[in-house]
Amino acid sequence: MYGNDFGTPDEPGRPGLLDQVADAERELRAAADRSVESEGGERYFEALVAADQKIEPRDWMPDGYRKTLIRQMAQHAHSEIIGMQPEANWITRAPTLKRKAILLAKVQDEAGHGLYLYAGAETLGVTRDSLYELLLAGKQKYSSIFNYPTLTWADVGAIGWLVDGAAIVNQVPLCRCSYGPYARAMIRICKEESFHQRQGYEILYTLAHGTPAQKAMAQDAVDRWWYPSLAMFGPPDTDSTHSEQSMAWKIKRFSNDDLRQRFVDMCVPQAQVLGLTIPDPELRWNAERGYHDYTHPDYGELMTVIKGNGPCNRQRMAHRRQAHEDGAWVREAAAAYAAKRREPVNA
Ligand code: FAQ
Repeated sequence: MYGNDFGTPDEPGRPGLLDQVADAERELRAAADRSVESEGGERYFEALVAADQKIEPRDWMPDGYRKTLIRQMAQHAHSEIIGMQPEANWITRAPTLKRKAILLAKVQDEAGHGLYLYAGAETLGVTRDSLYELLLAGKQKYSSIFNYPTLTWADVGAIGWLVDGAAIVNQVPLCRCSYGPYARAMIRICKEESFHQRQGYEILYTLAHGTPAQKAMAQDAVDRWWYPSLAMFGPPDTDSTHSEQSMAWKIKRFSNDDLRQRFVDMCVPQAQVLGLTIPDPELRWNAERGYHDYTHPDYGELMTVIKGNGPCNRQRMAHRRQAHEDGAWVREAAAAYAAKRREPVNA
């Protein structure tokens, strides 16, 4: 997934994340021709899931499956939309025109991801408006990570490297999710997230190889974003209420802790190439386990942030509400235009 302009953080001999996305895309196309035969209903649903084929909107599905997908896809979509705010904070202050153009494109991509996901959720029988209302009423969540402030330009790099990095580690397996529309949206999103991670990594690499003050700024950003990024994967498996059922339905393919471990193992060699230190004195390779040992994030803090009491929760929601109100005329104009186009044309 990385170019060759500096280092190559993907482990040699192991497929990179984008290779895994390409594999998932091939499987998705193959799964389009269903081989499982049945009349529909519960047994058909179970057979499709067991055969790693895709459930489509027209198929029978258990209520719980539908509800879980709506919850997760809505939370995911809201995260993409709220997630535009921390980085947008730096668009007017990007250090060069090129950096500004790249950041603008990245933030626009996040809006696009939100749209794919809202559209995917709509195939489950809910409207985008109703999901939006639930977000604005504080009844649906968005990712904890976006409640932390972006204090310096290096934070834009740290978000790209760590937050987008955590996002793709979590989302590459979702390309194999059992629900077709979600899996298809994730393939496109992961390809774009890979570029996002790359641009953040490149910002940090440039700073880390710049002046001592620039390197210190990069290190400070990594110090502040490391643990919140680990917390993005959710509570530990022992406290995760949904994992077991979601994994049985093949919505989630790996547990929160498995993905968190995968992320840590991915970041260690990348930090070495950057020349930056991961702020965890307990971080070390455990040859017996074949993984790095590491310090878990403060899950008490995660719960505080999830409940709305993180550093920026109120600011993020106030900004989102304002943007929603300010955008009302655009939605009205688009609806009026669509209605006009539906009117029969009089010859
Ligand atoms: N923040 O039982 P589990 C991005 C909630 S996109 C807030 O383990 P589950 C791109 C969870 O909802 C980032 N809430 O739950 C980008 C549940 O509450 P509920 C978003 C959290 O669903 C980059 C409760 O805790 N990605 O970054 C969090 O099985 C840069 C119990 O937890 C996705 O949404 C959290 N961190 O697993 C954009 C990926 N963790 O609903 C802009 C899809 C847990 O019962 C800039 N989602 N909760 O009230 C998932 O993979 C899963 O939903 C998990 C949570 C793994 C997040």
